Order: sequence, then structure tokens, then C-alpha cells
Amino acid sequence: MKTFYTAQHSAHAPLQEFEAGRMTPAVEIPERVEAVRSRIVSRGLGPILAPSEFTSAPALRVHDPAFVAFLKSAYARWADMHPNIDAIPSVFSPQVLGFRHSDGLLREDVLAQLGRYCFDTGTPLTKGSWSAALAAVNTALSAALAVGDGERAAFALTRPPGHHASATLFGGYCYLNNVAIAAQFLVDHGARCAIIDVDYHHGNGTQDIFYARNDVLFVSLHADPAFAYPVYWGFAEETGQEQGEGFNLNLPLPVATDWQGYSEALGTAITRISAFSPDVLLVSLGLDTFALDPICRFRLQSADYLRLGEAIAQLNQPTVFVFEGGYDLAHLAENTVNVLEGFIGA
Ligand code: OKP
Ligand code: ZN
Repeated sequence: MKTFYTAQHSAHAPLQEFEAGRMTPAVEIPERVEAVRSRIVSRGLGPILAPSEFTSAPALRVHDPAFVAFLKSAYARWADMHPNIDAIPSVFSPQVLGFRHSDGLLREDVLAQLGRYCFDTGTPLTKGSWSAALAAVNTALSAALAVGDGERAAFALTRPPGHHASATLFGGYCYLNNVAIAAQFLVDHGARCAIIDVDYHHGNGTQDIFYARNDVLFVSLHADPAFAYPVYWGFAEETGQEQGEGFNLNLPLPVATDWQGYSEALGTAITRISAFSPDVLLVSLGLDTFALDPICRFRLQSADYLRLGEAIAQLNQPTVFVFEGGYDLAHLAENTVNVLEGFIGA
């Protein structure tokens, strides 16, 4: 299987995030992708290729232009006030929070925009965040293009991740929604797409982007938002709206879910995807369902990821894997490559 990767991801390297009332060491760090890259080499999984450069057009099919312009310019504007400090909002927009507000509050200065375009305090904008986020989009698009051109599967080894980012909001370590941009790109080339999100956290950004549409199916297995991030999204009642009604399937799972519970939900997901009959399957591949993940509470074991890859392969579709979360550096590479090897071997 071809892997797409670029060292440009390492331009995004926050040291800390604000979480649970204090600054705490960042977990979404460059070492994650570097560990996976090394294991792909040592296992001989296939070539590691540099992504092609795409214009901003594919990202603008998914994201609001003003939001993209903000992400591009925000750090420099923030650093004029706070040199060498990462940008994290301290105030959130009255519009987003549902307060009454005048149009005068929809200001264009960076603090006002930061509180309007961000939904949490764990996603610092650093000097290199924009260039790394763009590189991740190019990486996902390159994998999509390879599959569109006839590869059975490809792996986009992306970071920062993307599945929490919506058309107009960043958060959850995500800035641009890599998998959604790749899916929209394939749709624009005539392919019917389904997205399965197996990250521990609900892919609220991807859900939101496709929520009113019936041409892209979104299916997500994740920790029940009643106890897990992203808190406000991912409940089973969220089934889509308008033409999209019935094209969003959330499968929230309890604390301590192991392979037995997980594989049962995976069967439900696979049945729904088969009924939709996509031309291309995209996988938001998070590995934070692992038992030893430092920020999550599921109980999958390393060997279970082979079974996950086999189950995805049973759908028998051209498949684009897009890397998302997974924070146990000691096992992340093994678990990631297990999914891909399980898929290839099935
Ligand atoms: C990104 B991805 C919970 C902290 C949550 C944000 C988690 C973002 C996960 N105590 N912080 O989906 O892996
Ligand atoms: Zn996650």
C-alpha cells in the first residue's frame, strides 16, 4: 500500500494545551507520525511518497473562505500582541454561545475571530500550524487521488488530524478537515463516498460538513459523548437532516469497550455502508481506542487492529485511510500498521 507523508507536519509542534483547568503537555505531537513512518519502513508496507501540491480550491469546497483566511493569518496577527506564545482563545463569541449580540460584535480583529472560529482550549495555533495543516490536506488529497486513479487503497499519514474541524470551526487538535476535503474531492470527480470514523472521539466536524447531504454517508464508532469529548456531538439521535436524514449513523459506545463490544458495532456500521454501496470508502483512522491510550477509555488490544483492518477490507471497496488520533507513543505505530496489514492480508 502506498503511504503519503511529508515532514512538513512537524512545523506544528505545540508544547502545551489548556485542558482541565491547567496547561498540560501536548499529546498531538510530531513523534506520533514519525513513529508510524518508521514502522511502515521496517515492515516493508510499501512506498512512502511525498504528497502533490494542490490549490486551495479543494479545501474551500468544505471550509468557509473567511475561516480559511483566518487560519492562514491568525498566528502572525496574534504574535504582534503576544510574541512567541501560541494562540488559544480566552473568550468565546457571543454568537457561537447563543447570546444576543450586535453586528458590532462580529469584529475582524484576531481576538474576536479566535473566539468565533475555535470551540475549545486544547488546540493552540502555533507559528507552523497553518503550513502543517495545509500539508495534511495535500497528503489526504494525494491518497484520494491515488485511489481515484485505481489503487486498491492508500494511507494518508496526516497530522494535525482533521475530523473535529467543521466548515467554520477548529478544535480537538484539528484545523482543516482532511478526510472531508478528500471525500468532497472524490465526489467532485464523480465518486459516491462513505466515511467510517473509527477514532475514539466522535468526528463532529465531518458529521457537520455532510449532515444535510445524502451523497456522502458518515458512520462513526466512538466513546459516548455523555462521558467523552467532544461532549456536544455524537449521540445516536443525530441521524442527519433534510435530504441527509438517515445518512449519518452514530454508534456511541460505553466506557471500557473491548473488541467484543466494538466488533458488534462495527458489524452494524458495515451493514449500513454496504447498503449505501459507495464507490470509495474513506476511513478516519484513529488509534486512541487502544487500552493504554493516555487520554481515552476503551480497551482494544494490538491484535484487535488486525481484525479491524480485515473487517474494513470485507467491504471490498477502494479505500482511503486518513490518520487521525492515537496518543500512546509506545504502541501507536504497531497498532496503525496492524490495521493496514490486516486490510492487505484479508
Ligand atoms: C482529537 B482526536 C479530554 C480531553 C480532550 C481533546 C481531544 C481531541 C482528540 N479530557 N481533549 O479525535 O483524537
Ligand atoms: Zn481521537
